[in-house]
Amino acid sequence: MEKLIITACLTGAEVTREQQPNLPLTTDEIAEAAYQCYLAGASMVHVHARDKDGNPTQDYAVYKEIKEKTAAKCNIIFQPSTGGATYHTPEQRMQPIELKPEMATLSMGTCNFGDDVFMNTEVNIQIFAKRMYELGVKPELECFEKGMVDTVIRMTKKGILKGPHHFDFVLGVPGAMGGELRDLMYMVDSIPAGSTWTVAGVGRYQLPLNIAAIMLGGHARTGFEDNVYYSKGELATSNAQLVERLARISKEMGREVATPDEARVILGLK
Ligand code: KMH
Ligand code: ZN
Repeated sequence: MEKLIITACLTGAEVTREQQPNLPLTTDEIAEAAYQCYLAGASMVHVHARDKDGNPTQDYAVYKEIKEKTAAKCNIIFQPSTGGATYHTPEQRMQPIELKPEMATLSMGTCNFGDDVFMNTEVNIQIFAKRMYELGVKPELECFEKGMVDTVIRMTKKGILKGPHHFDFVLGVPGAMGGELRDLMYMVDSIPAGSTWTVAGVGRYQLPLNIAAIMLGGHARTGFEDNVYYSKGELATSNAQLVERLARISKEMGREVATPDEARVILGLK
């Protein structure tokens, strides 16, 4: 089986310091968290930026700072969010693509997101994808439910998206698809042959879905964006603690963890 790619999602747009006191917010904190996750076994980092007040921002300059500070510490794959927060405009959300990262997220449809709506019209998906391909950025296709996988297939037939694809199944978001094993299996069974995939389970779904991915030959995302706990009622001390556990479990199960350069090969980035 291919080595496991662990993606660390460090900050997100929704989590607060009140919920997780160790949430990295500043550019220095995010870069250091990325480095600690790299040391713990992560080969990719999924980044959301925050402004000086700790609020979500899609500002180009802030992402640039994080990218440069992270690159100065290690060669982890830098994957900025183009999802941002639900209230960001498409124009705001697109800014980090201009940094020409190796990858960036691309959300494949609209869904309820807690009390909000996460809006991704097909017109906007097309605009985001076009710019990513122009700049040589590989999209990680964020699918919050099965209809979004179907959208990927449809947009690929139209030539808007170009395979081989890398999917991220984001499961357990209130308002979208659940995070039971059957939900993951349905998603895995639905993607085109030759695709790679990772799974992000929200809250209590994070660890079981990560372990399922280890068994199924997929890849796994962990970190505070999706879950702030180490176990029920016990907050994690850092993103790296979550990565470390996942790397340990994977090795115990006989599956080695990919370095960033090995992950680049698996994902077709080089
Ligand atoms: N914060 C969510 C509304 C992404 O990073 O691409 C969207 C999100 C997806 O987190
Ligand atoms: Zn995100």
